[in-house]
Amino acid sequence: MRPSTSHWGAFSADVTGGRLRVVPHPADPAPSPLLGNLAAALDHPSRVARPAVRRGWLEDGPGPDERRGRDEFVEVPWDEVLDRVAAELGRVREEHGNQAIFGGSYGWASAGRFHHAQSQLHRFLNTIGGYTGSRNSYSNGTSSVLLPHVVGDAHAVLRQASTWPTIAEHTELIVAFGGVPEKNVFVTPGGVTEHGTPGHLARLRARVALVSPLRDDLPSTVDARWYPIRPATDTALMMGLAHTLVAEGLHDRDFLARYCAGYAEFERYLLGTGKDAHWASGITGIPAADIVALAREMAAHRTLVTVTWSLQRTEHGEQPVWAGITLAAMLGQIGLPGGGFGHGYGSMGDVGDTGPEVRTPYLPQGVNPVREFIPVARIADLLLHPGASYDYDGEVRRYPDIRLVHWAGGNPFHHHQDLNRLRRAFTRPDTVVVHEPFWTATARHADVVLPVTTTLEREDLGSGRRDTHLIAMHRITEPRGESRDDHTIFAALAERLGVEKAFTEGRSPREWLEHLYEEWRVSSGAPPFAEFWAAGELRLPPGPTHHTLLADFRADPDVHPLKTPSGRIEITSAVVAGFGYDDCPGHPVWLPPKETGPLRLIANQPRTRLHSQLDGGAVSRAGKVAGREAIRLNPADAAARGIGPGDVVRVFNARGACLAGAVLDDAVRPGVAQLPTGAWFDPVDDHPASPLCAHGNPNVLTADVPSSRLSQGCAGQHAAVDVERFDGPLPEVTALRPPPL
Ligand SMILES: Nc1nc2c(c(=O)[nH]1)N[C@H]1C(S)=C(S)[C@@H](COP(=O)(O)OP(=O)(O)OC[C@H]3O[C@@H](n4cnc5c(=O)[nH]c(N)nc54)[C@H](O)[C@@H]3O)O[C@H]1N2
Ligand SMILES: Nc1nc2c(c(=O)[nH]1)N[C@H]1C(S)=C(S)[C@@H](COP(=O)(O)OP(=O)(O)OC[C@H]3O[C@@H](n4cnc5c(=O)[nH]c(N)nc54)[C@H](O)[C@@H]3O)O[C@H]1N2
Ligand SMILES: [Mo]
Repeated sequence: MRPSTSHWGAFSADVTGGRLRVVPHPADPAPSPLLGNLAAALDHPSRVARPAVRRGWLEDGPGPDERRGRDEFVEVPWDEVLDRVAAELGRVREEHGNQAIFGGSYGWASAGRFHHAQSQLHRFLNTIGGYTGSRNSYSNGTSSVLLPHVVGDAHAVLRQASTWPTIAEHTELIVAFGGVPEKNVFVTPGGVTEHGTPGHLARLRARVALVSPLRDDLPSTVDARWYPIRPATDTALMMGLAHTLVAEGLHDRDFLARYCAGYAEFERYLLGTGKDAHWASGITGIPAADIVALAREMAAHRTLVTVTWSLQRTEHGEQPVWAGITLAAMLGQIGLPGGGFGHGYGSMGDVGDTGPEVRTPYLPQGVNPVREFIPVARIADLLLHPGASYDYDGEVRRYPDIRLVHWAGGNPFHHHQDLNRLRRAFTRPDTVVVHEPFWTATARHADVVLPVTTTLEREDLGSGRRDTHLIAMHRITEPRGESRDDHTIFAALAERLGVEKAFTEGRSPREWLEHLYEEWRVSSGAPPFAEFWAAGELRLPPGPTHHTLLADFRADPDVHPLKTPSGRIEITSAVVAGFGYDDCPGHPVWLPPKETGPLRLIANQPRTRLHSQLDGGAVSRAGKVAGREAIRLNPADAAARGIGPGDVVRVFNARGACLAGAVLDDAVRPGVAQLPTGAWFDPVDDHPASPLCAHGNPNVLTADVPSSRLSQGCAGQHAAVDVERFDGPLPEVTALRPPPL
């Protein structure tokens, strides 16, 4: 068997009798269940076998087209399709300039650092004069804009918080907003060899206050009390806790004076507007006595306040993060081992992990001469409203006019909100080129679909953040159909555009691996490439067991100031206040969500797959109900609607609707429904109930609104919806079959 890795873990594999066998890495104490999806990567009917071009584009040429996403595809030989794409790239550059090419191309693609699809695309576009890019992530794009204003550097919070061993030793109480959902911790971008977090969770001795609409956002083995909060009201709970601390004189005045800026202004707001436990109770649904008791307990113990990334992936998503830091500052424990604030425990496998901090080999992308970019979640606005202006982190920016969209390694029809609106946005460009191994909804909304290998069909180097190993990813099997790796596709386009040498530097993919490894090895003291490749892996030197940035700050904030204007934790930021945004003022405030509805939908990460990847895999399929994505409802909400377990339901609001299979579960708070992301978007256009997604993609329901004018972050975690039993003619799920060719 040969070594490889994935975003959810390292493994070895072979193909015998046409079937993929997968064995987890022997050093992995907790292999991910998602390994069970991998077999579907090989010969699933949804693989793209040959290059395909949309008929309307082929016959009528480039241009905005309402048929995009509804038209037929025609298979075209590689040489012809590459000639056409190269010619179109040339035309757009000449007639409109390079900023008319959108190469933001957000997405996780697959593990493997050389064939990293987005890096390959960016390197290619840079060699032909650049592209309009994207900034930040769907993951924590709200925090990554806010945190520099509050703590000077997003890394101070995201990478420098207490490690799990420190928490095990020192923390007495974890107040976990969003919980610490175990389902998420198997994943780290780039791969992970030793999954440490499940073990850390099993050994946790601290008591946990689980603040979440879902009881299973924490493993059942942990000593916990569930605070079943109404979604999107965490900031109100934090205010109620903060108010109690002040009212009872439990806040650490010395810490606030020495290490923080602008506390007084926040306190005036808190007290002046009466944000006490009673007030918070009315908004959150948590009894006032519980809020008061929790505040006292927090002040009496070594307490870690944690906030999952999901909380900032909402409207006003800055507020629970800023208010959480403020609450931790009032407890005076920031910089103490196991105390203070943490962000993303249970969101990603590397948060709190103690793995190496080595930067492993990566492909240089070159320099982008084009200065245009968008905050990543503004993709539909970009395509729909060229020239329109918008706010972003103190700037007023304008959307460029995009003529060509080139996407490699992501699935916007998975990750973006209000997919019916995104469909309209995708009719606007002249040309959409998509590189994909699979017929995803994004591929189906393209003009040109180029079939790509999966990691199992090529060689690469694999290692994630804080991974203990660098994996020599061997080829497990031959490429399926006529698929090629992204690098080879871009090399062929580069040749047609006269820049092949600049793009490939004369190296084959295998020569690139060797080159990147050898350059990296010089500073890392690792063995030569041939030795590494034959061994199949390299163990990386251990990382620090604890972080020092905040401890140093605590030791002396004048010698080790934060990188904020004041050098302190900015509970009030004059800079943010100066931007004058009503949806993100200068200190944490309570802002209710704009949209309300009978049920609040939580559209969180799926337990059964990574995003939309391998939705046809065995683990993902086993989670479906009546062939659709499972929606969890509280039994009382289901009974009120005449919904029984296993029923097909219609989930709907003014933006759209989808079908899903009902699961009744009292782990879901009343008034809440949970439908994870990732069922492949399956629009049914000719149904009495259209627009309808037959398969259960929650992004037909989410609003395409930013978290705020400050960050323009993704707000897709929630949607206001209602649910009814679906008794109409049941449309088939067709998304996992290839389109007719
Ligand atoms: N409603 C709602 N929406 C959300 C979220 C939410 O909480 N709620 N979460 C958001 C978050 S945090 C994220 S990160 C995004 C994730 O969104 P994406 O990262 O876009 O989702 P993936 O399904 O991982 O898409 C990766 C695609 O790359 C393809 N691929 C794999 N390997 C290769 C390769 O080698 N080359 C090429 N060219 N393609 C390849 C896969 O087949 C897949 O289609 O979703 C976001 N969307
Ligand atoms: N299995 C699996 N693991 C993954 C991924 C995947 O697709 N599949 N994706 C990975 C990626 S790219 C990312 S960015 C991370 C994302 O990490 P997160 O964004 O933290 O993950 P989610 O599962 O979306 O949300 C975590 C929990 O927050 C709770 N929650 C939602 N809204 C609220 C609220 O208003 N208040 C409170 N208190 N709780 C709320 C939900 O119950 C949910 O289960 O996960 C990573 N891990
Ligand atoms: Mo993410």
